[in-house]
Amino acid sequence: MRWIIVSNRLPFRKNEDGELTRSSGGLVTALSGVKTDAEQLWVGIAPESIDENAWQGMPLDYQKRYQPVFVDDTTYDAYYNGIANDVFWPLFHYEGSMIKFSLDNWQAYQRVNDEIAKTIAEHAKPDDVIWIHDFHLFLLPQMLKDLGVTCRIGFFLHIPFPSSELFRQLPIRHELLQGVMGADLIGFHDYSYARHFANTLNNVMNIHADLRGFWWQQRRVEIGVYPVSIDSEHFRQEAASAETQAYAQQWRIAQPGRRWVLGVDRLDYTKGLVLKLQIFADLLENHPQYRGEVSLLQLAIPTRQEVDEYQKLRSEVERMVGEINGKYSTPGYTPVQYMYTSIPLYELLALYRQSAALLVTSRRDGMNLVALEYVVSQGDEDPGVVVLSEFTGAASMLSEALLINPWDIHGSADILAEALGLSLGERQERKRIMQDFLSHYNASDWAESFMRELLRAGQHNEATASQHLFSKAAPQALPNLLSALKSHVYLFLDYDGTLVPIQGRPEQAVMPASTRALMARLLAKENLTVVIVSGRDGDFLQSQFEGLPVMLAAEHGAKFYDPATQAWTSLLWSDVNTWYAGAKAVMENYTRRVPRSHVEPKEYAIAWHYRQSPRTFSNYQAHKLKEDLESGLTHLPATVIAGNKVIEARAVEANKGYFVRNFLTTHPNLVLEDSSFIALGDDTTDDDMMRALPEGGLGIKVGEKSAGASHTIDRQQDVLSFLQELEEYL
Ligand code: GDG
Repeated sequence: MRWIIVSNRLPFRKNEDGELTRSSGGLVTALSGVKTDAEQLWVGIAPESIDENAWQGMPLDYQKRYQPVFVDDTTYDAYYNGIANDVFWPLFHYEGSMIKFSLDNWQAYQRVNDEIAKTIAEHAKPDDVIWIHDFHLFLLPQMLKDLGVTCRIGFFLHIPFPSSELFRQLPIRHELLQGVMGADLIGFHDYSYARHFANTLNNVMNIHADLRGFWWQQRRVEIGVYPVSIDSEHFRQEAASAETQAYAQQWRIAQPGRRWVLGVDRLDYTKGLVLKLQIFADLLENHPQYRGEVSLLQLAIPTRQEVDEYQKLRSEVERMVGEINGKYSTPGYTPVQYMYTSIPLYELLALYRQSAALLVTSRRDGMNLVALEYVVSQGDEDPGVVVLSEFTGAASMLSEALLINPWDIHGSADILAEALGLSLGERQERKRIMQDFLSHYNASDWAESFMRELLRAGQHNEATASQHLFSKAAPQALPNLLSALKSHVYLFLDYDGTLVPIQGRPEQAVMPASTRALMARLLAKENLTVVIVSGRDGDFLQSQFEGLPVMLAAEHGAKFYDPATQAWTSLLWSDVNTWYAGAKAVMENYTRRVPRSHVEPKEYAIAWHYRQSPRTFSNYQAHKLKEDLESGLTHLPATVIAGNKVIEARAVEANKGYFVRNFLTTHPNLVLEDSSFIALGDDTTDDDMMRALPEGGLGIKVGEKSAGASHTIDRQQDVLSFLQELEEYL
């Protein structure tokens, strides 16, 4: 099994002397820390200054390990700067007002993703596993699926995923989500990002997703949380190396007695450098004992220097450095030492080693590897402390860091002062706990856990494909299902969208004569028991099945009609009066606002239909109605469900799953061991009955696969074919 790693750029570049060196940045640090025996091919855009000709002259091992994609400069600029950096980067870091969207750039983004997809499709073998990295490549998963690539596809996002309230600003929100949903596994650093993503699918795509995943186009897509890590052992060794120690010593000699608060950040607005300087100034102002003793050493790594905002940020940072130094400097004491450059690794590690604290003030940060590197680089004699913004992914990983809200300048300065005052014993203990954790959870563990889950996710989807009834890909699915049936079959059958097609208005959904005849033939079978389980009221169901000896469960099973006794019974014990009038008033309010929507009152439930209403407006209103009802009915014996173009409030017991469970235990002559159970339906409410079946039960879902279903049928018409096959078989 080969890993195909895909990222924006290949992870190396040519320096001024023409030598090939590893590029820097979080993604490269994380991936190059992964130790695996698996063969790897890395696909990405060729490094700057390496064109197709130059590539032919590259060392052979590079040609074997890397597959470049060549993109012209203008397209690259539009894709990388125009969309990835000017739209996704600010939006995903909660800087919504900084977005600059243009359709031309978006088309370039699509073209580059498409180019990369085609290159992968050319090289991928069926048992390869594809691991796509980051926000430059959101469209790649679905593009690969569309090109017929059958490999497992994982996607990992290295930056935060924002709240759905912010995400939905994005002009191309649907395209982005549909692109990434082509993956089998989507990974994030932190639970909050996974939660925002799941909420976004619910709110923007109207897909039911939870923290573990969702169903999409007959496939299960898993969501997972895999906090990135570093090659801890490598950093530990390098930090203790003679070269690093010697450089740290130089600093100590040059500034004897000085204690350093260290900052290491790309000069990017997300890293909160202005906040950091304000916090440090507050420390000097309000904790004067540190004046003359503690200095901030800020390493600002140049990034996107050609962009206006970044130049402005740089001027602002440098102005503030000047201001603080002007105010608090004394002979021999410079409060802020500022370096606008990147430095070799041993120098960086020496700075980690010889500082008293690391100060991270990110406004938002996917993880922040600098904090992890700082921890593993500390020695035991005089370890430093991590003061960490709670808006970083690392805040969920570094249990012994001192967390700050960097927007609270004064409060953060107090915590920084506390960090500088910690005793040696306490610092050692904090360092020990975090180093212990990071020695057992390194970059390889991160990659392995992601890959393990990706292989599992893919297997699941292969199994699902074989359970797709009436699909050409799985001709054996139906015969296998039928031949496994036991001597008696119980069929729980939904009505709208399953036995009859969905209609514009509910009263139009009458049963065609041919379906009625088919039902009559099925009901004559002695080894089959059919129960119609519907959200409809009893009168409607009775009118449709008039003259047919069929059991009816109306209002999601709250009422049950048995043709043997010709009587309806109620399965309810809670009091509908506690919530019904309130729910009705809210729904009527929405009906006034949304054209062609209407309220359907039932005995134990009340439904708001919007099938014929203006699509976008009514979808939006339906979401709001659901939320209003949910908060209004908390603590009352009612549940709110979003069905197919309907929002319904119903008594807690009015639940198809509850009905099926009750039926299984109370129906006379039912012998579990000798029977097979089938639940067939198209809606989320039908999942409840599928999940309530005894072990081995067959949940057949019409449309998208869902959690309770074991099989799927694409279209409502195929339900009738299925019932005919069942009739012939029994
Ligand atoms: C993105 C996400 C997430 C920096 N300056 C020098 C240098 N570095 C190295 C650091 C560290 C890396 O670059 C920076 O990583 P971060 O994680 O702090 O930040 P981003 O580059 O923004 O990374 C981030 C990450 O992806 C991984 O998923 O954590 O949240 O934004 O490794 O050591 N290395 C050397 N000299 C420098 O001057 N040698």
